Amino acid sequence: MTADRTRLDAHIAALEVPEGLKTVLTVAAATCADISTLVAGGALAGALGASGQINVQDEEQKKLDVMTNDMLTDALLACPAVAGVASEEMDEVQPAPHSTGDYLVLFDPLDGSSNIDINAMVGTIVSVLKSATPSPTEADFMQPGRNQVAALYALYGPQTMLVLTTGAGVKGFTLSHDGDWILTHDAIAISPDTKEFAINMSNLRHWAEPVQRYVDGVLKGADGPRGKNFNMRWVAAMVADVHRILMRGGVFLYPWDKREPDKPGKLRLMYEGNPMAFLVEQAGGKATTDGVQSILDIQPEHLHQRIPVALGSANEIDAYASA
Ligand code: FBP
Ligand code: AFP
Repeated sequence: MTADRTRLDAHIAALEVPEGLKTVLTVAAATCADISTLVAGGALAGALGASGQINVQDEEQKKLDVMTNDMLTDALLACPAVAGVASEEMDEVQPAPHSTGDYLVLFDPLDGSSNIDINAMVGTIVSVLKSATPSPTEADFMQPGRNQVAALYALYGPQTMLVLTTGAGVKGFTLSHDGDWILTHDAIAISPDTKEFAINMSNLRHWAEPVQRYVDGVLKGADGPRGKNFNMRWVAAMVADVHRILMRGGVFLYPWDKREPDKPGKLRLMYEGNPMAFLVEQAGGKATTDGVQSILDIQPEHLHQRIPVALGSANEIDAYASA
């Protein structure tokens, strides 16, 4: 590795943030590197297939969901700076035993579970909040996303990448063969305009009217109200869809739909919405529930709360809002 390349540890060391947060980020990044090795091993690592367990979301857990959840939980609870963790895969928050830590870490250990067994992209999403107490309960985690002090995701794709914000822009690091995270994407910015959208079109008949109107306008292309042709992309892993938007613009939509009218949406506020919204806003995009309400301003009511999501290129999110 050449000396002029910036490594993640040097980047973290230079950040103007408390030492405890630096430790949390270092542990999270090291665990994501370990998860990358496990994911890459696939069947050879005994990591494919179902675990036989059901999680708190009433979803069947894959083996990798369970393994990666254990890896992050164990690593973070052993970190002295961590007061407690919460995960999409665990019913309740886990306070760190005998902690003196200042930070709460929330994560989706393996986003895009349906991609695991087909060797397609998956990711890990991490959100970091300050803790008011070294012995946190669930109530201490109920902070709006605006309070996040860091958010990151790791994308396990053709390259493994880690994309990080601590509230001063967004940087991307690529995992080298030596196991180092190397800065490869400085100052990531989302273009305000786009001709790409990501939505699960199979749900069209279930959406509310304004969402149907927006998508109908987009599908009409250059001859329709939007006056331009669009392309559609859907990876079935939010990390990968959001990563594409951070790299080349676009919008990602997961709206409320009437299959489950009592649930505001499919995606989880604490493990998906908030960290992705922090990254997207820091990259100059918009991250909303409906095109207007910022996800980061939602006061959480419970740990596994779900929300509708509309995020990405700012002007396109405005078009979504006014459809
Ligand atoms: P590239 O060779 O340019 O990557 O094209 C890939 C591809 O030919 C197919 O693998 C894929 O199914 C299709 O393009 C996707 O095209 P679309 O833009 O219509 O989604
Ligand atoms: P899991 O990791 O729990 O499988 O969920 C992934 C996800 O919540 C999100 O990352 C995707 O964007 C979305 O599900 C895909 O959902 P569809 O089943 O509608 O494609």
